[in-house]
Amino acid sequence: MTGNADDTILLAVTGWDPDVWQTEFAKAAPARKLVLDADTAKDKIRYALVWKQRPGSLMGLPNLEVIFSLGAGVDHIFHDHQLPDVPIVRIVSPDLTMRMSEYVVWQVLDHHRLGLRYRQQQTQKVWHEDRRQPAAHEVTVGILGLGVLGRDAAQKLRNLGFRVSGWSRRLQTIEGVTSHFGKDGLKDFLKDVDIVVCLLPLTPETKGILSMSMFAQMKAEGPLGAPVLINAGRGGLQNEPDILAALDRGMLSAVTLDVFKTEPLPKGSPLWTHPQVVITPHAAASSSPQALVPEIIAQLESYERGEPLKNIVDKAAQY
Ligand code: NDP
Ligand code: OXD
Repeated sequence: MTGNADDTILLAVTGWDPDVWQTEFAKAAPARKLVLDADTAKDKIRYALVWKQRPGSLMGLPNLEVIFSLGAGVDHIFHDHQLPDVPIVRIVSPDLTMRMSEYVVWQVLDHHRLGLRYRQQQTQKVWHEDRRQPAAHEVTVGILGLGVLGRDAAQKLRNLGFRVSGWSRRLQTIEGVTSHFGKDGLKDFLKDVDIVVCLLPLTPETKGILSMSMFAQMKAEGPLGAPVLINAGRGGLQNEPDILAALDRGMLSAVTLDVFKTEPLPKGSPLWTHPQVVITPHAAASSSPQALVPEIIAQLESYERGEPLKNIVDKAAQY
């Protein structure tokens, strides 16, 4: 288990600039060797740090012991069907959790306090104040996914006075939060929600879950009008034509989307210009190399001291 001067770390990222990760590694672990290309050190690579690695690029590394995801989500790893049989560890970090809770609170409050409407009024220089503003305690925010991120967001929304409910695969108990779980629990969860926040992982079970069949189970009218949807989980969770149809039929009153089936969102997507859609560019909780690299190095060191790895992904469930 103990580290050895020859041990090498592979940084296998696509779509992200590797330089800033390399810089942080050089600062946090100057004695460790980091390579961007496996071919230069195939039999020395002991760990791989990955974000959307090229399919097959983790095979043929005889001494690979652990794959570290550089994000909280791991669907980007499972898109590769040629994976070695080693543990996968994902990011669980106070920095990332705080960023996501900020995003969720920001978007929930924006919809709750009629931000879209007021921004539209401002562009037209309209002063129109007759719409009633519901109190937070009249509004139920439902969180799909009560994991590390959903749980923290739920607690912060509770502290703001919202009614909060959640849905998970197995029963999760959080003080002050109404819990639902499993396929059978989804119907009850959906019938009461005014704002739905999706923080689910993308797995074979959750793919496409944000669809017309879900929207049709939500109540037609609440304190904010029709329900609002906020998705900061993954684009593959959502059916984008269904979201647009639900908005146009008044089944959803507004949506915030941080993630998309295709990223960057294609210029031709009608989501860009829909007046009831807020778009952010997969920026809800970005992985910060400054915060995360020291945490990954700390995990490596404790693993090399013989301690068990933390935050191991369940490969069968794919999250
Ligand atoms: P966790 O693994 O901690 O939590 C996942 C939650 O989803 C759990 O509550 C789990 O249930 C629930 N879940 C999984 N499958 C199902 C299912 N089939 N039915 C019902 N519930 C299910 O993940 P995190 O909270 O750390 O992260 C969630 C996701 O957020 C990531 O996978 C990633 O996709 C996304 N993300 C997005 C970012 C962005 O910038 N937009 C940044 C970071 C993450 P149970 O509790 O029973 O296991
Ligand atoms: C993540 C992300 O999964 O940034 O961490 O999407």
